[in-house]
Amino acid sequence: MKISKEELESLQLHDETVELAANLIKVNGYVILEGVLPQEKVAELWEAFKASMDWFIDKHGEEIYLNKKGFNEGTNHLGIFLPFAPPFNDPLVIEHPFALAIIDRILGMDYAVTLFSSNTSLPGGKKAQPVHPDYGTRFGDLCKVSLPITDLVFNIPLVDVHDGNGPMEIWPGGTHLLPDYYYGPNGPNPEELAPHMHSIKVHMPAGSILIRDVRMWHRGTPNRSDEIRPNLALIYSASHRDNTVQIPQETYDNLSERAKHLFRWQKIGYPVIEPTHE
Ligand SMILES: O=C(O)CCC(=O)C(=O)O
Repeated sequence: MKISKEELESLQLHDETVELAANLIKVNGYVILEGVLPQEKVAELWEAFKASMDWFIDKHGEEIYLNKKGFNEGTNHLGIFLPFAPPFNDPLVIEHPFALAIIDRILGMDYAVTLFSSNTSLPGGKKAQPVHPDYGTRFGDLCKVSLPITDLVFNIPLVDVHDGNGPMEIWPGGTHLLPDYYYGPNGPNPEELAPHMHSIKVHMPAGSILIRDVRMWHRGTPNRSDEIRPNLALIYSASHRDNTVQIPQETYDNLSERAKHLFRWQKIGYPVIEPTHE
């Protein structure tokens, strides 16, 4: 979706825009708000992310490369948890008014962040990830009904994403609406079905916001450029999940009231982590 100049300047979406975006997530599994973060903010996030990634690869790259199939099974895809510190914990990342307005419409007001991380397609990948939902079944084999949307991923790409640099591929329109047991080990295998289904490679400008139901099938694809393709990745959840975001007390105390509410389930009073493998 394109957002109007007036909405971008006021940082407030019109009610019809919120309604359209929420409905698109409900029926399609995702929505993209194109290029809504200011370019200077994206540049700041990109610089800091690149430094964190360089540090991480320097320290842990060897371990991940160890198996003979190549880096992370040859996908060259890497998820790293980010430090809860500037610029990653900027209000435009953790509590973007556009994203919260849309998420409020779907999850109500009481949800919280349950993941603070990133996904990067590194250059040189030889194959795509397996097609997958991000969370598995909630109630197991016995649950033959579809459950409401309870968890939404929020992605911000830090570079323009196109066919050449490993776009995420998605299977929209229904893969988030399946009976709960489909997301478990005894449901149909996405890898077998996906090649017969309609998919889209998600192209979007840097600083876009992608909001998607965690259950929508997707995969990371190989990056054929020579520059990393990072996506910041947060999850907003209606119920508690295991989590590991460490937030120093002083940082937490300085958050807005809304951000405090969003991060209330985290490890508050703990030191900021180094970038860590997911
Ligand atoms: O390419 C992406 O950003 C998505 C990667 C992904 O789905 C994953 O690592 O689980």
